[in-house]
Amino acid sequence: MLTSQGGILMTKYHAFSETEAIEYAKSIPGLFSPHAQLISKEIGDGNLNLIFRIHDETNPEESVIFKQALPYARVVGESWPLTLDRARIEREMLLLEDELAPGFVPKVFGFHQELALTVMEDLSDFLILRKGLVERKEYPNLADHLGEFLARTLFFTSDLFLASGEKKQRVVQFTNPELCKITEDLVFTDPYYDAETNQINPLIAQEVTALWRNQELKTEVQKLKDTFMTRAQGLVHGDLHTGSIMVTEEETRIIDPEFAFYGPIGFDIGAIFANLLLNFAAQESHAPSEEERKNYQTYLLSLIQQTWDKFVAEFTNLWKTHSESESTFFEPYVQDYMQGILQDAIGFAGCKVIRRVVGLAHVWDLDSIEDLSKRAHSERFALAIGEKLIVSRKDITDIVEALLLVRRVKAVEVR
Ligand code: SR1
Ligand code: MG
Repeated sequence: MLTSQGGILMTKYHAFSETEAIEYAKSIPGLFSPHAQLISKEIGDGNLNLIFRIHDETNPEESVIFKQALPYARVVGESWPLTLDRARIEREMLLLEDELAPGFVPKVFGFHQELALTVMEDLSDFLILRKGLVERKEYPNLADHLGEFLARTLFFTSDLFLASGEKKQRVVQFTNPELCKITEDLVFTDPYYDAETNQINPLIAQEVTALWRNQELKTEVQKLKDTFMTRAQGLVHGDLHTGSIMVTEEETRIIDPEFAFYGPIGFDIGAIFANLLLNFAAQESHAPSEEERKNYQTYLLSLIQQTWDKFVAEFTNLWKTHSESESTFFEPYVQDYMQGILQDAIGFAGCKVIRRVVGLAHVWDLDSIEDLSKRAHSERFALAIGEKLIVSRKDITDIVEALLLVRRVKAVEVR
């Protein structure tokens, strides 16, 4: 908890202005030098919160981030009230992730419960992965980092590692009903009917109507929604898209775990797959030449494969190391467990691809394609990938088969 020397203005909840963020920074002993010339800028471009970057003009290296939850969803406005408890969940999750997978999350310097405000490390030297992918940049360590982060955070919070009572306490600590409801609606429900909040490129109206009529697809999506709502398998980040990953050439940080809750382990993995596939589809329009497109799309699929392979190697190694007897770690069960995670991940990936084309919150990969008919081309391709992954997931036993499926959709859809 932060100890500030501010008065009532600094303790009662209200959304900060840039100037108030400076006043507050000055009131925290030791955060900046007493001679610092502080500059504050609100840089949030996400859907929910305020993000202030505060730096010392006389020493630009000295900087911090203030993240403050708003009592409503920023993307919609005050008509969509939202719990401030998400700031607590995010802070507690960041601290836990830093313990379980050190070095992969921003450092938390302090927290003010009443203000729903977290003071954390400034990652200005990092780039949001989504932006890097749109520019077709490559990151040599990314897949290994993601695989390791996923394996450590998900294994150490699961029943495979925690004592039964401890796990259930964690479930209580990370019960996050309002943010889960957003996912239940925006990922698993609204894209499958003519919901008011959907945002649909008019040029793909025909494909979207076909999706709304597709009973087989909708049945599988509802099964995945049920898994999302009922399977408390591991403590998931809950919104692990490529806007929640920051990168340099060498390093990786995972940010924004405010959607954290106990859910199916495949949910986070599927989110990463989905966002790489959304970029895959967007490259149909972004890449300046056939060769660049081919190379980068191959790179994206290799990222999916390497992330999965690293996840499996780490997760099963942790499981083996920490298992007490052969009654919990033995080959056929391990295989079955890992295949279950893979099939869930593939299904969730499909849902997360479709929601970014049809639902309320889109992704920059597709929305940055200005020409609506080119965007429609990539969106149709994304929808076809999403549908295929969802309905075929139970037939997939290996990540390579999933990637072949994507290749096959490309061969049919993109001519
Ligand atoms: C109203 S919030 C919309 C989306 O933004 C978040 O990042 C989540 O993905 C959520 O579904
Ligand atoms: Mg977020």
